[in-house]
Parts: sequence; C-alpha cells; structure tokens
Amino acid sequence: MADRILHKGLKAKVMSAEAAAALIPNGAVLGMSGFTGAGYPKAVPIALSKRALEEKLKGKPLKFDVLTGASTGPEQDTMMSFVEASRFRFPYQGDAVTREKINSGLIEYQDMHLSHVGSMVRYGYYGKGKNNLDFAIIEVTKINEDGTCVPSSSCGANNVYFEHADKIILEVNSWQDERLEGMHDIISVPSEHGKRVPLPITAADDRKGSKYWKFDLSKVVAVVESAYPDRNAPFKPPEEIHKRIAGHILDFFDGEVKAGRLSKHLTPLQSGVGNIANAVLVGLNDGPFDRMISYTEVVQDGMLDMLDSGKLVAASATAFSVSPEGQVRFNKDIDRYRKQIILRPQEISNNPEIIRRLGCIAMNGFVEADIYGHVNSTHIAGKGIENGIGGSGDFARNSAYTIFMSPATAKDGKISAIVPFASHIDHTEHEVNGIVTEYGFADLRGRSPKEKAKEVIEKAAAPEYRPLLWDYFKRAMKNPSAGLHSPHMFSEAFAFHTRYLQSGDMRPKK
Ligand code: 0RQ
Repeated sequence: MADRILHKGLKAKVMSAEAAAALIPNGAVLGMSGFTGAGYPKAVPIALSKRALEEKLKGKPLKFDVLTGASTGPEQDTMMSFVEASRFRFPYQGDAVTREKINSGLIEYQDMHLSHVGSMVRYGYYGKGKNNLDFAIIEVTKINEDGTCVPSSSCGANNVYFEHADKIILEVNSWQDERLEGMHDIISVPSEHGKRVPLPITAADDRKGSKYWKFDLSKVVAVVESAYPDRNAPFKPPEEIHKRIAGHILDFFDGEVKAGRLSKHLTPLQSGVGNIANAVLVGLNDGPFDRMISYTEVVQDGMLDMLDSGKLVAASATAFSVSPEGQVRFNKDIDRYRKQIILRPQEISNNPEIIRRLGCIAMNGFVEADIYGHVNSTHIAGKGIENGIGGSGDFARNSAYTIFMSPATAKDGKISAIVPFASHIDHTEHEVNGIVTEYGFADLRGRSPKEKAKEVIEKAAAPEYRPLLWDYFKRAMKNPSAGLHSPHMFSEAFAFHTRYLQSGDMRPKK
C-alpha cells in the first residue's frame, strides 16, 4: 500500500494494529472516526478489543471512553462493547450488543444532538489531556505527500478529534476507493462562543472548504494499514406498510405544492435512516416531484436511485449508509457521484443555521408519539435506549417541515406507537408538524394541543387503539384537575405502558 502513504515522515510511523493499540493506556479518552457503518477505524479497535479481553481474563479489565461521529460498525461498537472495553459511549449508537450493555448498566452512554458534539469536545467536557482527548483514531483513504489526508466514507466529528487529541493514530484503509478524493468539503466551525461568523453555505450543494483533513502531523504516533470493508446493513425492499406511510407523505407534499407553499422541487430533503425512510425515497423517485436536492446526514440507497434517475440533483451529507449492493453501484459510477455528493463534517451537515436557512424537510422515524404531538424517538417504555437521537433533533428543531413516521403498532399490535403521554420526549409539540403512520398523516400545524389530539387519534393511531385513546382524552377533558390546555390525568397517563410491562400488551384484557 506504499502509494497510499506518500508522506515520508508518516510512512516511517507505519506499524501493526497491535503495536498501535499497545500505545493506548488504560482509561484513555478516544475520539474515533465513523458515522453509521462508514469510515470507522477497524484494525485498531479489533486489536484493542483483543488486548482488553486478554487483560480482562487476567483480572485487569481495560476501560476506555469512546467518542465517535455516530454509530459505527461491528469491529468497533460490537467488539469493544462485547469485551466491555467501553466505559463511556458518546454521542450515538445503533448496535444491539452496545444497547444491551448500556441498558444493563455496564456502559455509560450520553445521547447527544450530533451538531453539538464538536462544541462539547472543544469546551473540554471529555478528557483531561493537554488538548482534552488522549487519542484520535481516524480512518483515512490516503495520506498525501504534504501530510494532508483524503477523508474516508464519513466525515463525522474527525476535524474536532484531530484538533483536540494529544496523539493521533491514522488507519489508512485500501478498501476505500481512492477516487473518493474531491468528494469532501471540510469547514471547521470557529471554536469560541460569541465569536462565530456566518457559515458560507447558502445552497445544499455549495462547496466552500478543503478536500482534505489538515492537522498537526507532530501528534501522529502510528499509521496502521487496513483493508476491512465498511459494513452497512442491507436494505429490504419496501414493505406494504412502509409504502403506505410513504404514500401519505407524498400526498402531503402534493397538497403543499397545490397550496403554493412548496415548488415541485420541494426544499432540501433530510431523511433519517431505516427502511421507512428508504421507502419514502423510493416513493419520491417514482412521484411527480423533480430536480430535488438533499441536505441530510447519510446518503442511502434510495438517494443513489434518485441521483441515477435525475430526480435528485445533489446530496449533501456527512456519511454513506449504503448497502453492500449500493456500495458496488457507487464504486462503479464514482466519478459521476463525486460531482453529485458532498460529504461534510457533522457540525456542518447538521448545522442549525444552515438547516434553517435552507428550509429543509426533515423526515425521521419515531418509537412513540403522544396525542399532543410530543415524540419519543429513542427510549423503549421510557427507560432503555433503542438507538439514540442522532441528528433527528438538529433537523427537527430547525427545518421548515418536521415529519415523524412509524408503523402505528409494534410487536404484532401489542404496542401502540400513539400513546396518551410519551414515556420520553426528544421532540416536542413545538417543532413537530406531522405524525405519519400507515393510517394517515396527522397535520399538527396551526392547531392547539386539544385540536392536535383529535387529529393524531383519528389520522395516525391504529383503529384498535382509537377507542382507548378517545376514552383517555375525553375523560381528561372532563376531569377538573386535568387542565384544559393539554389535559392529562397523571394517575393514568402511562396506563398503556404499565399494562404492557405487566401483561405484555397495551390493550386491556377482554
Ligand atoms: O424492534 O428490532 O426487536 O424488531 O423498535 O423499530 O419499526 O424496525 O423502526 O428501524 O425505523 O427504527 C425510531 C428506532 C425506528 C429509528 C427508530 C421496536 C420495533 C423494533 C425498531 P425489533 P422499527 P426503525 C438519522 C436520524 C432516532 C435517530 C434518528 C431511530 C425496533 O428511526 O433510531 O432519527 N431514530 N436519526 O419493534 C417498543 C415501541 C416501539 C418498539 C418500535 N413503541 N415500543 N418497541 N419498537 N416502536 C440517523 C443518524 O443520526 C445516524
């Protein structure tokens, strides 16, 4: 791989992953690359996990604080969690093993808006090193002669980790296509509150930064070569239920175009991860809108389809989250995609200033929503974490349109996604414009909480849960202590959840 490490001084620092992992002391705070299953270091976390396991068996467990862009992949999240080498995890996760360890109290997890990560690291909330973090472990595609690096398949928070780590380990991954060079647009937000200037992005496809990572080369202590592939989950073709949800969203856009509030190009699209989001993209590709653009955080398979058909002119994100098949397509046509796709640091891709300026349309999944329009997108029964808030809050709070979508029930109908009171609230009624299920689109704009409740119950709730929700709402309206703005009876606001925990079904026994 000599031609991927062109800087002579850094070439002299090439070593095995095991040797690099051995440099990291127990208790270190690590800033790692990675956003979804893309662009995360693989060889060093594997070596670190093996070392942690060996030490654990000797009765001397190793523990690290692990900061990334968002979720990563099995070589990092799953392995490090499995051997319990992560003491603390920040700012997002979507991994089953990590989830289990967090929910059983073995890993401390801080769930954070992804646009806030950079600022929190800069202001020293993590680590006690000279520069805050102890190590940055960053995957790159190539090291140029001058020491700048071609980024890999995600940007995430790498700019901040490069800047705020005492030592840097670079993982140069030959699996990443060298033709990624030129796809990235790296702008770093000035650090101090009160001294920031307007960001220069005024259109979703603006490029105003550098193509390369630039950092203090004297901090590099190791360069590791790897060839592990990114790992993103394959997408299933949209199921009937997902198509129905997508259909309601498309009908809503159609109404907005007819009302003159949107043009047929819509406004920049943000789309969350998962099969429903992908089904919406499939629907948009087949629908009447054209020359759309996206300002989002992950490029998924559905976006490649839209770029191929010309329905989407460009996509701005911080990472790829394409399936293995999508990756093959991407590499085949990379020279075209490089002109259409821009990868940015997450504090730019998710930046509230830019999202508000562009008037984005935010579409994200939810776990549960309540009758007044508050949304829980992270917690199961208010206690355990599912994934994390990710960038959904950055986009939900600042977009022109904020839409949340989910099937109306989970676990074979035993759980209603629409409940009297959400057991955890990530997105409030003050920013949520629409709640969509396979049954319909509850349009919350211009409505008071009581008016929202009627819309949510009638349009979005599953028919078998509507009588239960009406019963709660109507009795709360008559209850003198429930109030008449957002009527709630605290003694039974969580009755759906309590019933589920007791009997395994939110519906009362007949
Ligand atoms: O459980 O895996 O055991 O089958 O939750 O639910 O229906 O498969 O939906 O994969 O689209 O995820 C909100 C989690 C939805 C996602 C969430 C159970 C259900 C299933 C998953 P199983 P589905 P999805 C960009 C933006 C926050 C982050 C975000 C998410 C599992 O959209 O992570 O938007 N959002 N980021 O059975 C109990 C309920 C349930 C429930 C569903 N009410 N109670 N279990 N489930 N509803 C991404 C980034 O920032 C990187």
